[in-house]
Amino acid sequence: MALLLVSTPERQAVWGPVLAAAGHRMIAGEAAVTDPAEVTAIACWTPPADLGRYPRLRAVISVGAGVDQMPPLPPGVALSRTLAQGLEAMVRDWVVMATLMLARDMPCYLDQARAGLWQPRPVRPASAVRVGILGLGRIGRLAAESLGALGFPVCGLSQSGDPVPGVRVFGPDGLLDLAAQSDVLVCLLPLTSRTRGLLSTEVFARMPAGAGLVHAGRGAQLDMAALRAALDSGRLAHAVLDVTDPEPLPPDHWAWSHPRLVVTPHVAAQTDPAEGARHALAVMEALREGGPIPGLVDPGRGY
Ligand code: NDP
Ligand code: OXD
Repeated sequence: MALLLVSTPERQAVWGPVLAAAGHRMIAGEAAVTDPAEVTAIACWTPPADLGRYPRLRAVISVGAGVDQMPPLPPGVALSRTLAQGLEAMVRDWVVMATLMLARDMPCYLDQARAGLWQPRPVRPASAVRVGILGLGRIGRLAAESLGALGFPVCGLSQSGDPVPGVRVFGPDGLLDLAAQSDVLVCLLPLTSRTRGLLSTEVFARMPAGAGLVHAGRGAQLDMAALRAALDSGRLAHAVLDVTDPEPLPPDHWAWSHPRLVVTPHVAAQTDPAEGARHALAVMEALREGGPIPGLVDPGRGY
């Protein structure tokens, strides 16, 4: 049994000893594979094109939390996404930062600062800024907890509509109702066929005038032209994006210079190599012992 890691030399250097200490062999890169039948799992962002080369492959591990970049896998090969508390906390922190920026009109003050303009606006307490979180999974729940602790009233949307402490939860049919009650709408959804293009003109039209958007899900969930129109018309006051369509955003893209938009280059989180290695080790242990695979993705749901 061996894990093939198709990733950076930095990751390879950290993962090898972690796996070896638990008795698992790690192969660093496809060029180092001598016997493809040894490979039980492949960890990667996207897998090698010819997975048929590995007759005993049982799992592919995404080195990130998302799996939308993965192609369909052969029958019998499980897909696992990296579960990493440090990574999830990083995204939570970015969402709290971005929500506070919008609640305290930071894009507007950054724009005024460029013009040397000292022009105070009314300060809203957190209790007056309703936050709607799209996606109440591992990261959405963390964000809801922290924003709630800061005093923001929090609503959220999930596929199941299952209850979450301190959050008014909507099921997937409640998107427009949630949007109508969100002074800041936060997207933390996985990209699936159901969430592609979900941040649309229709959603922005339902949001309170002057509301804001915080987006850390995936770029293809956002209709960027609809966002531009909503910002230009004043329907939305401002937005902070960590993910865009396309990525990377070209240097001359309108979003870089829009006065009420702040863009960060998909850095809400980065997987710490040691944390990623611990997840891969947990998958290898599950394969060896026949236990449940951590971070198992449901191919039907796509997340
Ligand atoms: P989870 O799988 O734990 O949670 C996903 C949530 O989305 C669940 O609450 C799920 O509902 C809900 N959901 C899925 N589809 C729908 C739908 N059609 N309508 C309503 N709700 C839906 O994911 P994580 O919290 O770990 O991560 C979420 C995403 O964040 C990742 O997929 C990735 O795209 C993004 N991400 C971005 C990063 C960045 O750096 N910008 C870093 C890491 C992740 P239910 O609870 O009912 O299943
Ligand atoms: C991830 C990401 O999915 O960084 O981990 O976006």
